[in-house]
Amino acid sequence: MVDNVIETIWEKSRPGYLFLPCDLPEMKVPVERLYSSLNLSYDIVDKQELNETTKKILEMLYEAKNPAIIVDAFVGKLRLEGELAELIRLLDGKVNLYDTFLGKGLLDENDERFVGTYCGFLTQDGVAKSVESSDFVLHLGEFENEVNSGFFSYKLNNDKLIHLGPDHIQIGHTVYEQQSLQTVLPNLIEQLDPSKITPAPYYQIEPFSLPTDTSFKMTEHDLFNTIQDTLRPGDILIVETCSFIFSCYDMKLSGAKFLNQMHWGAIGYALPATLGASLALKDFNLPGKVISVEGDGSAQMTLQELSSILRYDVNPVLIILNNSGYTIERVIEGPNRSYNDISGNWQWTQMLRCFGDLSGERSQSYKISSRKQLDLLMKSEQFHSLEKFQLIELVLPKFDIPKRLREMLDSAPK
Ligand SMILES: Cc1ncc(C[n+]2csc(CCOP(=O)(O)OP(=O)(O)O)c2C)c(N)n1
Ligand SMILES: [Mg+2]
Repeated sequence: MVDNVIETIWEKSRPGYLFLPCDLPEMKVPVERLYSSLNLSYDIVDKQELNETTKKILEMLYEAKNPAIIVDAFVGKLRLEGELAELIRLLDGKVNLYDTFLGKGLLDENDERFVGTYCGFLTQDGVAKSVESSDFVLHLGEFENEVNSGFFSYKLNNDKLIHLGPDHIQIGHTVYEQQSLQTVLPNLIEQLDPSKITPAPYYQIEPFSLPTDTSFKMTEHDLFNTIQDTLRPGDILIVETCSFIFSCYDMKLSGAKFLNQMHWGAIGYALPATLGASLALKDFNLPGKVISVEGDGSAQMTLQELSSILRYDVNPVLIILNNSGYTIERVIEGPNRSYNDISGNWQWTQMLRCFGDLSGERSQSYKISSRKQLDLLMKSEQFHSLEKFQLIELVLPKFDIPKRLREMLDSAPK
């Protein structure tokens, strides 16, 4: 029974639950089962159909003049990063590559074939045009929801589109419910003949940076540009469901991973995720830094995890956006209503002292209120090499939001 639950958790990549009667832990049971391994393979239900669908996909790929692949979140959730890397290696630089907002970090955005992040109407100019004019699009691990798809505004040619998803695949207009990403992707890799692919044209897309608004000392656009310039391969960027996350659609990750929780959107996620990701880097002895962006309102929900970050002796960078409340909610509804205010005047730079680091032995806190200070700090070598937990309070205008969020709000039905 226990093995069954674990195998199903693995196969579906979803949480599973085991309810045990309270007297069970005291009972003696045979131990043999512990010595047989779990079955962690994906069952192939219909081998013939698997081969037929694989053949069909490959025929469409070989016919195409402008093939493209979109890599989406379920590739990561189903732990298929190894297969993805193998596919990309085999494609031999002939196919244009795109990721999605929730799939960011799965592809190497420095790859010369990487064009950009596709999210419907929220996509950077030029990137959308190129993928939408492709005559073959293989969408791997689609995670269909409004934040990922720019409110379902994809404009891909359905005749030329193939979805490989966690519980079905679709080729053009035909759905195959017995097939999945987990079974078709390895089969594609096995049968692919790269010499039959026509190389797609190259697209030159301007590197993205956000404009500086000089009427303010510092805005979220400045934070975007600084983080983008600062990220290094191996880093982990974590961003809360706050106003800033909407700028991350355009962020170039330069080999960093990107964690967020925009599919559920429950605030308070980023602080404990900062602890978790930092512990993972430490436990596996991996290089790289965790850099987290947390809203002041969200931080008030899970703040006690600052204490655990000190306790477990890990060294993330936590950037707290002090914009006096729920800015994202203010711009949606009730800019000055009290329900978007939070308990004010928190002394963010005193928090780590309060949680026990009295002499600053384990941590360093900074209060930053100008773009120059921000750049000087985050681009300094000392900042990268300091083996301490660093907390940065950024003082921002109350109504400052990124360009993409403004565009989304302006285009939402009134
Ligand atoms: C658990 C939970 N409660 C409430 C919300 C609604 N909500 C979404 S964003 C947000 C405000 C976030 O404010 P803050 O963290 O200060 O970020 P800002 O928008 O100011 O950058 C709220 C209340 C939510 N998503 N999840
Ligand atoms: Mg806020």
